[in-house]
Amino acid sequence: MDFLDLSGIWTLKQIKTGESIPCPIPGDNISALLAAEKIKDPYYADNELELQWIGREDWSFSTSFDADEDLANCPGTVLELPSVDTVFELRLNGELIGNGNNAFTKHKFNLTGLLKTGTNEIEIIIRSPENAAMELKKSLSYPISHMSYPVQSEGRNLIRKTQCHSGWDWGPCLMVSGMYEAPVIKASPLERIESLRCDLKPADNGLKRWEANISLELFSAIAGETTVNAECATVRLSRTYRLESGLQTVNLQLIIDNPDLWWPAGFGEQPLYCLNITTGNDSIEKLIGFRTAEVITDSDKHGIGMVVRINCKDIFCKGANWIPADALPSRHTKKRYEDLIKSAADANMNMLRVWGGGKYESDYFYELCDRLGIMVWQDFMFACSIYPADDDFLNNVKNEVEYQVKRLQHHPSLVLWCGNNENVGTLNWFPETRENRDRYIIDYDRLNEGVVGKAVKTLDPGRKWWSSSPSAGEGDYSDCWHDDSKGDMHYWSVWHEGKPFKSYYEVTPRFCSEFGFQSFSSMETIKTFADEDQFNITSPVMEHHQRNDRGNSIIISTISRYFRFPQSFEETIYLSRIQQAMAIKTAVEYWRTKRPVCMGSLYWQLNDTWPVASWSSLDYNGSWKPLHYSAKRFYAPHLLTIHKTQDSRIEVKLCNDSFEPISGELTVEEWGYNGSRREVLSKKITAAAEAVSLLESFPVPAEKSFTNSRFYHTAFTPDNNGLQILENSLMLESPKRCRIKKTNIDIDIKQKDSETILTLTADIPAFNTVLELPGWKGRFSENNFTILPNYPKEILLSGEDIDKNDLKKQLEVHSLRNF
Ligand code: BMA
Repeated sequence: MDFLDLSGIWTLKQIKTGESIPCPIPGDNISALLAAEKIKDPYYADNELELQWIGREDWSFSTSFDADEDLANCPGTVLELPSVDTVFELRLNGELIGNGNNAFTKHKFNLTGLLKTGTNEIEIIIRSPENAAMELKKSLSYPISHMSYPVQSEGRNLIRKTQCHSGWDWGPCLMVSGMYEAPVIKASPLERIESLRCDLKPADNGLKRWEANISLELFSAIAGETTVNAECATVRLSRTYRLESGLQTVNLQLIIDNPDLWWPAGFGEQPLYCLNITTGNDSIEKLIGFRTAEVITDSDKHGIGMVVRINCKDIFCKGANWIPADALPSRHTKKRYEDLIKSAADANMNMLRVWGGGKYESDYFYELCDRLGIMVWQDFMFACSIYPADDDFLNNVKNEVEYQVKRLQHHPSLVLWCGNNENVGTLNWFPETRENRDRYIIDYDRLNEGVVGKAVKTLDPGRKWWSSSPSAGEGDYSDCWHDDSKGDMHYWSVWHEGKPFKSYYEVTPRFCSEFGFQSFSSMETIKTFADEDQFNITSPVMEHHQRNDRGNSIIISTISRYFRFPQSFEETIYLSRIQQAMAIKTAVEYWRTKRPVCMGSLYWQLNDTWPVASWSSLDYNGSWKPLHYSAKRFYAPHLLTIHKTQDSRIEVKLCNDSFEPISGELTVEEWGYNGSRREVLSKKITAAAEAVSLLESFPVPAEKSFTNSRFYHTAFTPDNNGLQILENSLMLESPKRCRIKKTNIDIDIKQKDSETILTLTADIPAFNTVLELPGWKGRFSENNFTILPNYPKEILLSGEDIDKNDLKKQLEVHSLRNF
């Protein structure tokens, strides 16, 4: 088969002015305009506001290519455009030959008989997404509303484009246009492979013998014959088929004995096997993994549970919500995906939710999740909106979802398909939906169950279909923001409703798929978009980089609820970050102790698409916020918690997610903020596998003079010294009321070969100690930690090499009350 990859430098032209510049494809127009110095950096200050015109213009993307005589005369020639954003016309040598209006599908155009021998010119004219949406809006017979954000483009829900391009409560409004995957021409009169699905099913009870049921879609321009060879592990099969002209499906089955099983991160390895299919003319390879994946959502005495079961083992899901890697698609590089997903895995996450306001991610994203054992909760791309339910829209979505299910279903990491993000909520969010709820529910169902759910049930019946997030299940439109008894919950009462952190103790979600708390970016990131005269959180630039209307005031009022008021901008930034970690730690630690009633925690949100104040645990530049370092501890397979109950008892628990019991030495100490120490207990314990064990419980004195001058510290030293020592501490009052003192932290730096180790010692307890090394690309083995007198803390640096003197000069160390 002839194959022509059309990626390279294309010409980008603004239709209205005729001005043109070079544009790499795959790529987007805003990145090209920036590279050609036609616009200012969209992420700097409030430049974004000056760039809103870009989404109101039509853009032409063109290139030329040579076709030899064979290609020009080949009967089965097709142009494949895998990702055109969004409403476009396709011209070949000046002639209109097709169009499309969905950024989430692969468009195919038959070029047979249309190519010239010699040079051909191809042009893709992408309409202004905002104008295209507004035109559709005018033709609506009743309102189809969406959630509004501070900087936004109207009507985004009417076109099939990444919804957050139009602005979000953490995202800029940059209505990009472009093509984000390589356009290709394929030419062959005989078969080409259109899609490959592979359902893996155990053929026995012991997960030893597996059936691989393969469904291969072939397109042939003419009738003929082909031989299909399938190979996986050591198994091979070869069959000859008669082909009709047109699209057809052939089915094959391989039986594979004793493959190694794929496990989520933390539970075993992630062996991947290559499934290789060749036909007379074409070939395709997919990496597959042998595992069963069930999501059990049965009724029980608490309501409706939600348990992910892999290879017959119940897995507590730990992770975060994923939004696109960048607001500019040209920056979705392999390196960015690697950094972000590795950061998730390194923080002991085992699941990411690909949120419905972004995009179906690139193949590489899912491949990394397969390799690293990160399970994927995959939303379909609908979020926080009502959507149309007319035939055009439904047919458009049908193509999209069928394409995506076929593209992604072989990934072992993918465990659940979910209809949308928060669209059930929208049935109550707008006056018209409240007044005419029945109409909107019918529309919702036509799209969500009638098209999206149906595609999943037909094309990927072995995988869980979950109708929405949050949801109590199909046909249930109840409030899963406040009811913790059924399905997945989005618990936002602490952030959006201003409740205190202890409210996390008032709910036991069955699976919390969203909850979050904002913080500011690091000073290093802030300096990339704000000048020094803006270093104040109510300055115009800082407010521009905060997209949640009440965001800064929630951060500040929460600081004043728990901490003494900061004296400087830098201290405000620091407190916002440790308070974010404290919020999410409070929730996750408590919910993990509620296993098996609660079996999942995905906080909002892993990453940022630009530098902004947000709920993310990774800064825009990929560096770990204190929250991310805390996540590494609170998501670890073994977690030691210490908690004060409502009736003033201290409870020490060990959450053991692993498949093995664990034993070792538990200590609990009572400390004074002045550094005095008293051992409360020290004993041998064993904690059962896949369970939570209450290790100790004792009453705590209620007098203020005790609670504001004492805190508890607990540690668990496993007998198996290959496992890490677990530690946790508990203040008995809000930090602002505690008699925390200014500490002297000494730092000793040791460098040997390329290893750098910091040893930190403190004369009196130091809390929330945060290390920062601006400009350095690397990570600390721990951060946001407590240092106790006489217990030196060793921190290993991994990343770029750094000179000892530079390190001494640049290292910043802060802790609570040490600013
Ligand atoms: C949610 C998400 C997003 C939003 C976040 C923070 O529920 O689904 O729409 O960004 O809350 O408000």
